[in-house]
Amino acid sequence: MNKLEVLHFPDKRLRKIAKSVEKVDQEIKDIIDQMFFTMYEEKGIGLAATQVNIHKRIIVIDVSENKNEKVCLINPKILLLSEDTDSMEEGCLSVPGFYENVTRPKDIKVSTLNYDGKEIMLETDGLLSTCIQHEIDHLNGKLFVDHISTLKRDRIKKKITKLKKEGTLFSRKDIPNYKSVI
Ligand code: GNR
Ligand code: NI
Repeated sequence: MNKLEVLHFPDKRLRKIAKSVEKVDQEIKDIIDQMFFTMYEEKGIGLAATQVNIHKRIIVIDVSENKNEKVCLINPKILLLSEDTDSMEEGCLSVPGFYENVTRPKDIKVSTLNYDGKEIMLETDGLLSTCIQHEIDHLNGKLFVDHISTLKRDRIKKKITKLKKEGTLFSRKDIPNYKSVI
């Protein structure tokens, strides 16, 4: 299986708007399989196609403890965002090593195509809700650092740029005993 390369903030390609998938054919399923492989290898709980430079509306998620509950969303549409909010410390494979609190709507209702190309509805809260919103943001060219202050975002941008130059920007899989969730 092929591991895909994850783009890092402030790469401009993370700002592209992903296009809808027209048909869930074998090519799309191959992309999804490679995205799950990449997500598990990198110890993420979610991955959007945008992050691997594929600008299609595809998301993979697994928020389970045993990493055995694959959730795949194709062309997800948010039908409902609750007034109630929830705050959670977020991280991102495209912003390695940085974590900040983000406040988002607590409950969501989403309609999406699944791996079989069938339309399904998801109603959820908690980590899965946060993760789905984080991933849909990616498809719209948005990152969790856009939800925090400009000052914090610019600091993170500077630090990542410096680490990249030095060649010392590490991904999670290189951190021993990295805990998978968050
Ligand atoms: O691995 C990830 N953890 C995480 C924690 C809190 C909220 C969202 C996430 S998603 C992130 C993986 C990632 O970058 N997905 O785009
Ligand atoms: Ni992310």
